[in-house]
Amino acid sequence: MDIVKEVKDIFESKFQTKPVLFASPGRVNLIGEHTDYNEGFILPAAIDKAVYVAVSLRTDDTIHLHAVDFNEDYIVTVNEMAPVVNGWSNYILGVVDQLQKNGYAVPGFNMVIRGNVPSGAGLSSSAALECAVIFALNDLLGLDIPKIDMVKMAQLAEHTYAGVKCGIMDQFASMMSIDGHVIRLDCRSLEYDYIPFNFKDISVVLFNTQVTHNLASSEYNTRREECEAGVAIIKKKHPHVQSLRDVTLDWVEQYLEKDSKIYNRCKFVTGENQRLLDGCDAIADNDLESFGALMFETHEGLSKLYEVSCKELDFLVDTVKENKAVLGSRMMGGGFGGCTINLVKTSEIDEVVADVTGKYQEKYGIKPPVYICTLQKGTYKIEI
Ligand code: GAF
Repeated sequence: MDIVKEVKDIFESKFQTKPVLFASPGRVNLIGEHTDYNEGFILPAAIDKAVYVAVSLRTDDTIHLHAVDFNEDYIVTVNEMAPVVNGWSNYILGVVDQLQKNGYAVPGFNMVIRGNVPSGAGLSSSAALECAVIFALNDLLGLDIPKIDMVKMAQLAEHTYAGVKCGIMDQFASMMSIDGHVIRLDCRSLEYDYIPFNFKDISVVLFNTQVTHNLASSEYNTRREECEAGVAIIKKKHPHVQSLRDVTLDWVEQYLEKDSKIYNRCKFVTGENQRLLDGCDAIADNDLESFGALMFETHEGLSKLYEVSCKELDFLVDTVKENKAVLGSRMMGGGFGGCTINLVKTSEIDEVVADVTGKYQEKYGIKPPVYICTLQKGTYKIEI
C-alpha cells in the first residue's frame, strides 16, 4: 500500500479525526565526512526515502505518539517529557523541548510515524524524523520559524534528548535539499550553494552492511573531543584558531605528536576539507573520475586515521576498488556500520550489484540491501 495512505488510514482509525501529513527525507553525503562539527564543508543531498508523520493538535496537553514500524505507542504530557534511553520518542520530544526552550507554547498532539529510511544505515532516519516533527508543529501552530532555525533546533534536539553531539549536516540536508542537487554547505557561515548532480550515465548506489554498532554515539562524541583537543594545542601557537577549519596540514605536522590519535584525527579532517573543495571543482568540470578517486581517499582516511570504519565497510569498498564501472566508493555518515556510497556507471549497475552482493554474502552470510538513490527535495507538507 502507498505509505502516505497507510499512515493516514492508521491515524484516522486510531484517533477518529483527520490528520495533516508531512514528509522529511533521509540523506546521502558525497564527500566531506566528520567535517561539519569542525566548521568545515559538506556535500549532502536528501534522497527518495523519507519519514512520514500524520499529526493533529489536541485540546489538552497530552502527546500521543504511535510508531507504526515498532507497533508501539508513547504517551506523555507536554510538562512531563524526559529523554528515554534509546527511545524513538526522543527525536520527537527533543524537538518539542527545543520549541519550549525558544518560548513557543506547544499544546498536546497526536502523531503517527512511519518511515522507509532504513534505521541504523547511516541515512539519518533520526534527523529526518526531527525535521518532520518541527516542520509539522511549525505549520500547525502557525509559528513562522525560519527554516534554518528549525534545522538548528532539530540538531539541538539530537544533542539534548538523544545524547549525540552531532554536527548540522543531517538536519540541514533533510530540511533544505532540492531535487537533483547536492548542497555545498559551509558549516561555519552556513552559506550554501545548490550544485546540480544529475548525471544520466552515473548513479548513486548504496550498499548496506546491515551492521550497527552501539558504540557509535559514544565514539562519535569522542572523535569530536579529539578534534577539539587538537585545536586547543594548535591555538596556543596561533590564537586566532577557532576550529580545525582554520588549521593547515603543516600545523598538524608541526604541533601535534606524530601518529597520536589527536594527530590522526586532525590530519584526516584538514585533508577532508581540501578533498571536498577539490571534489566540487571536479563536479564543475564534469570529471567524476577524479571525484571518485577522492571518495576512495576519503574512505582510506576514515578507516585508518579517523578509525570510524569497520571490516564490513572496508570489505565493500575493497570489493569495488578495481571495478571500472565504479568511479568512487566510501563509507558514509558517522561510521561503525551503515552504508557505503558508490558512484556507479548506470549501464553496469546490474553487474556491479550482482558482484558486490554475491561476494558480501559469501563472506558474511547475508545479502546487503542495495539502494539506488535519486536526489530529492527536503521536508514538505503532503497535500491530500
Ligand atoms: C553523523 C552526524 F549526525 C553528522 O552531523 C556528521 O557529523 C556525520 O555523522 C559525519 O560526517 O551523521
